[in-house]
Amino acid sequence: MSGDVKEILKKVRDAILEYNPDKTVEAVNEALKVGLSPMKIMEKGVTQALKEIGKMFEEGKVFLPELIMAGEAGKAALKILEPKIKERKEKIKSYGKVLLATVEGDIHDIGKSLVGAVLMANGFEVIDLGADVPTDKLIEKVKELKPDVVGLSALMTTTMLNQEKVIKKLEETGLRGTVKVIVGGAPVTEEWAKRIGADAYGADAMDAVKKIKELLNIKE
Ligand code: B1M
Repeated sequence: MSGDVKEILKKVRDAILEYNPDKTVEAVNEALKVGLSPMKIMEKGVTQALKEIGKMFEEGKVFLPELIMAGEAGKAALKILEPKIKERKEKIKSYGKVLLATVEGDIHDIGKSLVGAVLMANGFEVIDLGADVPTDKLIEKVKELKPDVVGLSALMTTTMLNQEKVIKKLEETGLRGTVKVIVGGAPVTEEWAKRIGADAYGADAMDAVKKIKELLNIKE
């Protein structure tokens, strides 16, 4: 990666680490102007900075206000990058319908939204139910919208349990066989996905697309 590309991506990271949404928007637009891909700006700029802040929060070096402000700066970046990620690969036909949600009790939605944007850019129809989605509402939407895949995001060890709750509810309502379930989010692992009976685990947005294509036997 050339020096000035590194410099521009550092500008994006620094703006988030300064919890400054306006400066973040400026840096993201500058990175887009020099031709950096929206995914690269997201991964090497935004996600990296948010991971750093997460670590500092864990180590007690920053606290909730910083987490909130970092989230706001991250969302400001995503607001610009998400449509660009979606428009990157316009596909007429849709490979399938994916229902996305962050589970009940969890309001983290940056990662889920990024997964949704990349899925759209890869030719999927995505219905994003947002964050903190009650399990019963999710089941209702599966009945109503008949998706091929249900994607569940959870960012906390406490809320991961609601991924298991959704799968159990799909079984109880006889819907389990009608959908494939993929789970993801920072604390989620392959082992967790297997343990709760999910069909797949997505480590990041690109992995989520790859796994969903495998689940739906899409050879492309
Ligand atoms: Co909070 N938060 N947060 N937080 N926050 C974390 C998750 C935490 C890890 C920070 C820490 O302590 N290190 C920690 C959870 C600890 C744990 O349980 N393991 C934590 C905590 C504790 C909290 C609060 C409880 C703080 C408090 O109030 N005391 C609170 C919880 C509120 C709630 O949910 N009820 C809280 C609140 C928040 C904000 C709302 C302020 C804000 C979120 C803003 C928003 O989302 N709109 C926030 C933020 C920003 C973070 C960190 C710093 C960054 C998360 C993020 O957006 N990363 C986070 C630290 C961390 O994760 N290391 C932290 C960028 C994003 C692109 O990555 O979401 O991992 P990620 O998504 C990736 C992959 O996970 C994967 O692909 C994505 C793209 O590559 N993926 C999927 C995600 N979903 C997927 C779904 C799939 C497939 C792949 O299939 C469907």
